[in-house]
Amino acid sequence: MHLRFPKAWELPESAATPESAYLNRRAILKTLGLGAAALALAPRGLRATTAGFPTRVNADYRDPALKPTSYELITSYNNFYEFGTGKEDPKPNANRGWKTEPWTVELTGLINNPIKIDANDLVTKMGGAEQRVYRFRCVEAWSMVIPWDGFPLSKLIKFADPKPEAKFVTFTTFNDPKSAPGQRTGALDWPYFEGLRMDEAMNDLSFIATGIYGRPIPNQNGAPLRLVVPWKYGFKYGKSIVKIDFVAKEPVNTWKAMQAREYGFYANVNPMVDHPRWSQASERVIGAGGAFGTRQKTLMFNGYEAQVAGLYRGMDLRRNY
Ligand SMILES: Nc1nc2c(c(=O)[nH]1)N[C@H]1C(S)=C(S)[C@@H](COP(=O)(O)O)O[C@H]1N2
Ligand SMILES: [Mo]
Repeated sequence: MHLRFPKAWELPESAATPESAYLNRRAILKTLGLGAAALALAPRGLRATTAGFPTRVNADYRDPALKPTSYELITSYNNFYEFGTGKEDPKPNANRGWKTEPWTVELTGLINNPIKIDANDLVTKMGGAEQRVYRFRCVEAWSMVIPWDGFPLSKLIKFADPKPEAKFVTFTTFNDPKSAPGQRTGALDWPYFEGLRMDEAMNDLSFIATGIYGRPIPNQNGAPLRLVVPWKYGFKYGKSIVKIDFVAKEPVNTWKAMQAREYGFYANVNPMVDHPRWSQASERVIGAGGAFGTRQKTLMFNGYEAQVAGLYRGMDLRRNY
């Protein structure tokens, strides 16, 4: 992952949406029963998974100190190498005829309930969708705050009903070189692949996102289903998942396969463990403070230490980066 300075137009300060404004909008939509109208307003091509909307705000994950990044920036400043390596490539390239509905995802491996299921049916089985505002930190030392809609990964795991031998969960993302120009190049080994240890996957923070800001997740953000693990670097968040496989051994994720010295399996946000080529002590806040963003200190486990530190007790976090 190469660092690139953003163009000024990518980061207008005015693009930051105050949280209050968007919460008011949600309240208005709720009281007027305009959830369906909000869906109709979603731009063409952004109608991935519509089950579960409008979503309910989960008050446990709405820290008033977090100011969500604007919808515009979250959906136009992306990493999705299947659609190009520039931050501004995925939005246009993932919306040139790539179809993310209908979509089938397969649950397989060491489980009692293997199934191939339509993404909308899965959301319905999971009891619909909720909204959580999470910090987001990329390994490239930039950050956002994102209101995700979706469901806890633990619900999906309980539904899959793992056998005792299942120790890891893996996420295989889509493979369609006809629709994804990046997959016609050797930028990465395709399909993009990620994994979690079972106890990490069962943590309440682990989430499958189907939406952003109360709207179906746009293609460029990983429609219709993408992983969200807010205490880890963004490359763990596999997009556009087609297979969830329960396995016994630690898998080799895509970026670790590319460059194991720089990208590991755990990828926990840690200001004390630098990337070999740059410091992780601080991060650029996208959309805040003008063209280059405000810098802020990076928090241990991206601010989720209380929820996840126990998963790594006794582990050497320098070795297990
Ligand atoms: N399939 C796939 N998933 C992916 C990536 C990718 O290139 N392909 N990039 C990862 C990286 S490095 C980051 S930072 C996040 C970016 O998510 P966003 O574009 O929604 O901000 O997606 C992750 N998931
Ligand atoms: Mo990233």
